[in-house]
Amino acid sequence: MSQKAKNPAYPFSSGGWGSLKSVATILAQEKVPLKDSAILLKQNKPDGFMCVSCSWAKPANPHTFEFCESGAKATAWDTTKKRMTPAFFELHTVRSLLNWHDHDLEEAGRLTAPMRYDSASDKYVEVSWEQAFAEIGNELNQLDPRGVVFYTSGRASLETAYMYQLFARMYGCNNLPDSSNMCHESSSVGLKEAIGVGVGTITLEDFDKTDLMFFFGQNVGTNSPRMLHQLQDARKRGVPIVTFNPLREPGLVSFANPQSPVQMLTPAQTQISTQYHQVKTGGDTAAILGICKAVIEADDRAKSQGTARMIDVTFIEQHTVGFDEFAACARITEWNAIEQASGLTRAALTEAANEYMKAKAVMAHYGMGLTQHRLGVQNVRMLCNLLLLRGNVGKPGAGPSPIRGHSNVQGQRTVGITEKPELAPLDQLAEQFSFEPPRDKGMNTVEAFEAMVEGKVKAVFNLGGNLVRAVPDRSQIEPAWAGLRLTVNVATKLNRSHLVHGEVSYVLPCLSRIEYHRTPLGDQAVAMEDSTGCMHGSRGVTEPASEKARTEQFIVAGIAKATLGTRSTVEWDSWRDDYSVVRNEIAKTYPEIFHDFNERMWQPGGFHRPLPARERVWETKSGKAEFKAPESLGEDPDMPENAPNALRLMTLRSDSQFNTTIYNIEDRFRGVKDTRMVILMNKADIEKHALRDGDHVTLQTVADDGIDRRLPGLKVMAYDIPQGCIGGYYPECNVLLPLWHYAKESKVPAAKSIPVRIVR
Ligand SMILES: Nc1nc2c(c(=O)[nH]1)N[C@H]1C(S)=C(S)[C@@H](COP(=O)(O)OP(=O)(O)OC[C@H]3O[C@@H](n4cnc5c(=O)[nH]c(N)nc54)[C@H](O)[C@@H]3O)O[C@H]1N2
Ligand SMILES: Nc1nc2c(c(=O)[nH]1)N[C@H]1C(S)=C(S)[C@@H](COP(=O)(O)OP(=O)(O)OC[C@H]3O[C@@H](n4cnc5c(=O)[nH]c(N)nc54)[C@H](O)[C@@H]3O)O[C@H]1N2
Ligand SMILES: [Mo]
Repeated sequence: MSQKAKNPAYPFSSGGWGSLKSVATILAQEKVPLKDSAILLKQNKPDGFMCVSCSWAKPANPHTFEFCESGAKATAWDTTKKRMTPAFFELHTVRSLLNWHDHDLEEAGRLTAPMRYDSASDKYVEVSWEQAFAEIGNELNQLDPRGVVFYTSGRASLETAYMYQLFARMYGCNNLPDSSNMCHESSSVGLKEAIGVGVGTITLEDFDKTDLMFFFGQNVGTNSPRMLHQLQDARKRGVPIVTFNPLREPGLVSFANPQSPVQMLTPAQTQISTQYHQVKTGGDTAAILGICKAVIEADDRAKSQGTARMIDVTFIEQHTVGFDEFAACARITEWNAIEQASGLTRAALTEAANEYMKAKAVMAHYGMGLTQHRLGVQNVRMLCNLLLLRGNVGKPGAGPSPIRGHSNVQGQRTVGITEKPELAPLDQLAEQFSFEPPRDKGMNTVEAFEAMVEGKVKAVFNLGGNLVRAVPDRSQIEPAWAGLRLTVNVATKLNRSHLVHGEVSYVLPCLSRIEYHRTPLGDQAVAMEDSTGCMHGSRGVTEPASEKARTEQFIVAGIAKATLGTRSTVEWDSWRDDYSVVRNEIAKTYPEIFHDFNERMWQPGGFHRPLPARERVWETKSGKAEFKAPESLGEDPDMPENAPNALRLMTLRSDSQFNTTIYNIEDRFRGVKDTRMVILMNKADIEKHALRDGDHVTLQTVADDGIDRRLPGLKVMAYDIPQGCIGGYYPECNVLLPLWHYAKESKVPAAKSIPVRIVR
């Protein structure tokens, strides 16, 4: 139903006093002195550092407070005064640390010295950097490169990512999975097929020119809160926002700007969504098809009556293929099938379509609610179909807007982190660095774990991240991971992936980009790409966490040099000490995007990469933008709709976490306190299962692959969520997600539709 009511669990808007209080609490929790909290003012400023939380765009004219509650928490987490020194490791065996909660491990503070696992004492023991590099190089040289995986979590800078992919390729593999394999890979695949670029096409300027925004499956108030500024400004201009989300997320309902004193002192809030459709989880393909059907039928009527057309006929003729098949599919699909699959009424979808037909320039923002389904790529194609119908790609104020996760996840892909050889400029790299790069396809995240379970992977290098918690099927994954020969972890804080270690294992402490990167050649800056394809420079602003921690550049260069020796022509030491040299090499590899990189990165607002689809140049197979009819209305064909009492579980983030990093145990916006072990459930489902609010239950995955996946101890919480759908937290629920339950073309784990049942 389309409603404008509040979220009853959180009767206030997102932002506001609650947000300020939460920021103050975390600064105190992390013992960040008040004088140091001034560094928040340098967050996302042209001469400051780019936030380590989300990847939302950084404006040329930032607000004085260009940070949000989530960004402030992430900054406090990195600049904490707490330390995890070698003395800490002397006190605790790895076996005992395995019982610690994820929160407690990271809360113990920043890693300070390079550590090597010692099996005799079952402890991590300090080593020198030289020794670590030499041993890791020696280990790698004894392994077949095809069985070694080089993972990147999306925080590392453009410079580090470029060095890392080059190292992996010189070593001999394209096994370069990254966090986007679990995230927006469905966009990389779907957008590329539909419009010829694998990223969003909107820029910040488009917000001033749009006259309607769609929001599908993205929780802006928690996961990209700075974007609320742009939404609020657009709302002040009267721009409607039409949202599709199974949950009534406070940030999407209304926003009180905690940085605007007027709104803080008066109860004034900006209503964000003008229409709110609580679509069934996995119901977006049907919902979007419904909107398209209403538009196409209105257009059919207009055509026969000779009135103004509702689709952009000229755009479709000149710029697209596949319209007729798609329109035929929309026409023949029955409304009752759409209503059933989406959980929304024809009236509600027509209301959305009517708003769409009034608008001339439309953006569609989206997140994990679309990408993390078995047919996640189809969802992205459907979103493109919707936009293409009225020519909403390649004009001001319009376009698809995948809201990326990690702060540089998009950029890492831009500079060569990919397992797909066709996406990397291998010929150019071969020429630039005089080597023969491997040409065979590498493994993405799911493939790497499939191979690991089969015993074909021997080593994993983790440039950040916490894979054993982030990936599906924990009970299969942890034993496979523990059976590895080598695990190398470059990290700021200790996490479970370091504790479920390989036979030889290192934890190597790195600096965050918030800290000074001092080298013999002076302070170095790094660069990142935001969600809108814009590159920015970022300078450290605080003292390093420890004398012995090193930059990621130092660590990658050191291991590359130790491993490759004379096999590599790269002057790793000069790259380590002068990042502008690395940027010059990036510019050589990708001149169209990165020419004059060193100067342009300091332009206020950054510089944009060219995106052909913005100019209506379509780098697709057909050379046109491509419509595509959906193969099925349900996004999760293996969802046993008819299995008695099966429920569809979506795994969510709270407002107090960044992925597997848990800042604290509460979800203020959703009214969840004291535990993350909850399931959000519709009242009617609670009754149907003969349960009561507050009962504890066990969830079991519905799958007939012979593996019993269960999670006990979950507290039932009555919640405003469509019937048949339940919500739980990531990463706690990952034990329930089968490794094979992923999006067909992108292999993104289908974390938003896990078929489960309640057992007692
Ligand atoms: N503070 C904070 N910020 C973050 C992160 C974090 O953990 N904490 N993580 C970062 C990362 S890596 C990422 S990828 C992004 C993730 O940001 P989001 O894309 O917002 O991801 P989720 O938190 O998983 O939330 C997905 C939203 O989709 C809705 N949803 C679930 N299933 C469906 C569905 O079938 N259809 C629709 N329409 N909606 C659905 C949920 O109710 C929820 O509101 O955030 C980034 N920013
Ligand atoms: N069920 C379910 N599973 C999911 C998801 C979901 O919605 N549901 N979301 C998926 C998504 S979108 C993503 S992106 C993945 C995230 O998966 P990952 O990227 O693997 O996980 P993170 O939790 O972001 O990694 C946290 C760790 O990174 C390290 N770290 C932090 N900052 C730095 C730094 O600057 N440098 C280095 N080297 N290390 C650093 C710290 O040690 C910290 O413990 O999880 C995926 N898994
Ligand atoms: Mo992500």
